[in-house]
Amino acid sequence: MTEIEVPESHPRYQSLLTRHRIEAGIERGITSQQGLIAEGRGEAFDYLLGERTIPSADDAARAAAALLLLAERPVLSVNGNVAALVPEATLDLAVAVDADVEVNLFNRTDERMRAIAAHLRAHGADEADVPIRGLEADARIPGLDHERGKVDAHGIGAADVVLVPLEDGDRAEALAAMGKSEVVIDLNPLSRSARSAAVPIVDNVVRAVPNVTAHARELSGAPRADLEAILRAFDADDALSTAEDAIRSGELA
Ligand code: PTJ
Repeated sequence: MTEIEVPESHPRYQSLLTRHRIEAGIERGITSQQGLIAEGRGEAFDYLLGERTIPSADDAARAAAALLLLAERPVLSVNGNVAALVPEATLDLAVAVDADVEVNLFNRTDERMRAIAAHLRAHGADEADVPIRGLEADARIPGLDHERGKVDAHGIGAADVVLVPLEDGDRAEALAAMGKSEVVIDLNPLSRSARSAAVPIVDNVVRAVPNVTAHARELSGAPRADLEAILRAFDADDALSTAEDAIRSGELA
């Protein structure tokens, strides 16, 4: 038995573990109630994908690693679902690509901002030397209302590449309009967030974040020209339509 009272051999183990983490996130004041709805929607897409990383999502994860390694100021955005599901994996990725982490919420409250920052610290942010931003909120994303548009001037405000897992479509589009290159992780290939990304990864965040880290570790030290070639070879529209086909015609095991 591990984090939940279900053996790892249980066929629904990963899905039950993910649900449990979201529930625990709500109890700790990290995840919003809407996070439950987002989780349910994500689970449905993941079920149809066969709860696996399809080859086009793996290619996208590699392109994302290349983009993050090429970035001057990469930032990983963390919301209530991401903090509950992948706190350590997010910090590992931040170390692998030398990025800051910014807490950035759709339903922003000071309590939840502080709880998430503390949760990331409890998972080793300080020891890993990863700055946790978001609490200063001294810059704005143009075109969004007051609370939803708040970002840190030295974090997302100054970033050239932003990783936004499970982002709401409005904000993903507004960040793209600011000229940020976005990596979006979203199980819905039709979502506006996935469609506004330079690199959309149609995969569960619990698989995608560690996978981008693995690619980044393998690519670290590669010449810039090689990273640029990986990015040039990646086609976002193709990745989205391949994922949509996999979901529509899914052959479930
Ligand atoms: O913590 P906050 O306040 O920032 O709120 C976060 C949520 C996720 C609640 C908020 O951004 C929201 O309401 O998002 P949406 O509009 O429901 O979109 C969430 C998207 O993420 C949907 O397309 C889901 O299919 C997808 N999704 C859900 N769980 C996962 C996922 N994608 C990847 N991995 C998941 N585990």
